[in-house]
Amino acid sequence: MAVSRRDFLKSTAAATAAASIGVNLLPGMSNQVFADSMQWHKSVCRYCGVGCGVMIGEKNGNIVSVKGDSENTINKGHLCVKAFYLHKAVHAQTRLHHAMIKKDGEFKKVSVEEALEFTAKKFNEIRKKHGGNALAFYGSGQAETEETYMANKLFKGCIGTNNVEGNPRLCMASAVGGYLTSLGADEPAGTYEDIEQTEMFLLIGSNTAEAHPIIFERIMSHKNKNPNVKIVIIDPRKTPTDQVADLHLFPKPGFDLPIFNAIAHVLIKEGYADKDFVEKHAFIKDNKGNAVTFEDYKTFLEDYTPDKAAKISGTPANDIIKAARMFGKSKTAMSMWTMGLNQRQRGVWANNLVTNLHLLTGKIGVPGSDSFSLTGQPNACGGVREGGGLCHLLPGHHLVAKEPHRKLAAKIWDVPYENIQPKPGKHTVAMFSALNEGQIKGIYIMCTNPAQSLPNASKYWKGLNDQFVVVAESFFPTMTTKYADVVLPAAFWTEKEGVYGCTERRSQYMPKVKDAQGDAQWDAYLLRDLGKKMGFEKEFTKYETAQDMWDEYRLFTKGTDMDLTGATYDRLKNLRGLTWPIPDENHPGTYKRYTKNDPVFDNLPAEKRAGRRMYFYGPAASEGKASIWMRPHEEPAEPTDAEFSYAMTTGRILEHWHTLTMTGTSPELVRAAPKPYAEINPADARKLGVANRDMVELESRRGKMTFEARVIDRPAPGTVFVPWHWEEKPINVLCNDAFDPGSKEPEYKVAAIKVRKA
Ligand SMILES: Nc1nc2c(c(=O)[nH]1)N[C@H]1C(S)=C(S)[C@@H](COP(=O)(O)OP(=O)(O)OC[C@H]3O[C@@H](n4cnc5c(=O)[nH]c(N)nc54)[C@H](O)[C@@H]3O)O[C@H]1N2
Ligand SMILES: Nc1nc2c(c(=O)[nH]1)N[C@H]1C(S)=C(S)[C@@H](COP(=O)(O)OP(=O)(O)OC[C@H]3O[C@@H](n4cnc5c(=O)[nH]c(N)nc54)[C@H](O)[C@@H]3O)O[C@H]1N2
Ligand code: SF4
Ligand SMILES: [Mo]
Repeated sequence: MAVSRRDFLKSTAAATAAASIGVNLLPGMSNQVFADSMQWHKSVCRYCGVGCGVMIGEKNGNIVSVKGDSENTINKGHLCVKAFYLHKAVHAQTRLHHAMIKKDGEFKKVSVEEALEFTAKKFNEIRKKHGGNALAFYGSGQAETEETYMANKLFKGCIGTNNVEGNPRLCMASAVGGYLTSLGADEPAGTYEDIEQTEMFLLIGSNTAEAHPIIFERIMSHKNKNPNVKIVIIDPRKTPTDQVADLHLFPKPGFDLPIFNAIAHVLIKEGYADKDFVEKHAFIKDNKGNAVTFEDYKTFLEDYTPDKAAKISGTPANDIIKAARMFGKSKTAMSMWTMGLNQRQRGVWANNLVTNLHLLTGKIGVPGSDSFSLTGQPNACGGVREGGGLCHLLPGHHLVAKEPHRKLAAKIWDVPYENIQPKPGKHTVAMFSALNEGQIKGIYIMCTNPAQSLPNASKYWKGLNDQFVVVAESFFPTMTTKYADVVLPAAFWTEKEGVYGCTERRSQYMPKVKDAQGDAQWDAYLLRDLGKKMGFEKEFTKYETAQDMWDEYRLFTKGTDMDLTGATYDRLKNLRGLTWPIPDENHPGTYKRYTKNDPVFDNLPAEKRAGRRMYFYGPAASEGKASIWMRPHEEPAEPTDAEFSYAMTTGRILEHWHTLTMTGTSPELVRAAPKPYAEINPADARKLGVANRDMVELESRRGKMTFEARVIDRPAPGTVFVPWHWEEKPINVLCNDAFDPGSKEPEYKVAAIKVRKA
């Protein structure tokens, strides 16, 4: 068989190996060499929201290697350590190869067909007896857009329930709420391109070095080349991100809101506000949303002097002033934040207060300036925020509450209009509470492990235990599969094609490069076939390929602020992604929204744009204006007190991903971070009489657990940090499930605890 030149070029590994021993391979020279050679396939990293491009090294249907894609603009060939070991997860012993149904407390192996039929029967029984709202879907920011799309159609369009949620509620909901209320539409105005053009970074509640390593690398290399670039961190904990910091503000967990107001106070007082920009581009709003004057805002901020903010937050006033001056003096500034800001009872307010600083100084809509939320999961933006995988949304930034949006969905999905409920379904915490209380009687869980990841976790095990639970998983066992009545084996990354959309509004295509293992099937097909078996044959027969789903999904986005019309599979297969809006197939994608060269902005009537450099055209903005919000200080739901005197915060470490089902399969990563621990400041350790590696007992109002103490100058005194990755110490049992009244995102970042030597 002749080998085409393309195949020849693709077999880089063989070519390189041959070159190194001086053999000059020519097309057709040796079939054997090609049969054994590795093929590289362009794809996207499975892990975080940075969205790095990877090359998957595949040999005879096995994934043998992963390397960075040097042509990808995000990471230019670089990868972080988790990604390098992704191939081990693909071939892990713990991969789930077959379906199972629990009978008399024991899992019995069955065919996928039988498992789906059983599920369809049970779901239909529940639906008939208790109505569609007794069913629910709980998905993931790690699922592909096509997968979430199928779930949305099945549950919202066919079954007729808006009980469709996903783990981005635990993660990005406050950022969504922040963008909607501040800028009028979800997702950032800028892209990663701003990193290399900025004079200042404000990193808030983001351990960028460990959680978004490639972004951190870009920040670091920009700073190395431009030592005058300033980096300010606001975080109750020192992290490896501090390597590059000029200044670090340490608020008590949950007490940083006044710092942002105090920064605004200083910016105005010292003449850094851009009043002209504010006048043309923003409303100033009181906490209820009424428009007020700039003078009112100034008066409000009088109450937030650096001294007062210092008293509340525990951060020295001088540091707050220094941070404000750096922000004011820099011609451009980029704020980046993650869970330290979002996972809070006032996560939306916190987001508003950060974006305020940009609106107040006009540091937005120009290269190097943006209020830029970092996304956690690889497709939280693409699949769930854009794809509409939450209980109030429909695909393409549409809302269940809006009649024209429901009509559009009914038309595209070819389902009766009345099927789509106008009332939002239950948000995540409410969904799992309803499972506890028996209002929800059947749930389909896909690509997430809520038994471990929910806050106050043990409270929600009851509902998982009592109700009919279906879990689609690629690995087994997990904490959630324990509670499953049916387990469906899901094809994993590399075994399915689809699209991931990352932080910077970029949609990227991932190819299928090998067959799924055992009986495993693509999640989107499992959902489609479940739909057919539930009686929605007509509604689901048309989806034969991933492209069928993607093409239909794009119809939802046509003419919206997140237009994906130009993002065809054909283009995505060849390009390293496209950033929306992309209104047609010749459009190159949009770097900055709301300003010149954004196609939506450029198409506005001239009178709207007149005299303005930005127009906030999002559906939640009026008159094209953004909003500066007067948000007061509010304490976290559970401040420390005399009895529970330490603030516990939880988060991540470099080597591991969430519940360890994937990174736990790589001996290299496990060796680097083998077991659970709690970080305690040396001053606290002395007080408690605890030495490094002693066992300590942590007790919150919800439970207690012992951990090995890591005595280290990372958390500020009074704060204890616990990484939440390990199933054997499910720290989430201790976390608070209080949530933001606006975004419904839980306050993982603050719980009051007692600490004692065990
Ligand atoms: N290695 C690795 N990377 C990941 C992930 C992973 O599991 N492992 N997960 C991905 C996902 S889904 C997400 S959401 C992101 C999360 O990324 P990050 O949010 O950066 O990570 P976390 O460790 O959860 O929390 C970040 C910081 O918030 C700080 N913090 C706590 N309370 C407060 C507060 O009150 N105010 C302020 N200002 N800061 C506070 C903590 O001290 C911590 O350093 O990471 C993504 N990347
Ligand atoms: N204490 C504490 N808890 C937290 C947080 C915190 O900061 N502190 N952060 C919260 C945040 S930000 C997030 S995003 C959540 C994440 O919480 P989870 O989503 O529950 O955590 P993961 O371990 O990522 O779960 C993904 C699951 O999907 C499975 N899987 C992988 N690939 C596939 C696939 O292709 N198909 C299917 N069907 N399954 C697959 C994996 O094996 C794994 O079990 O946790 C939240 N929980
Ligand atoms: S930074 Fe995120 S996307 Fe990039 S290689 Fe690491 S885990 Fe993957
Ligand atoms: Mo997340």
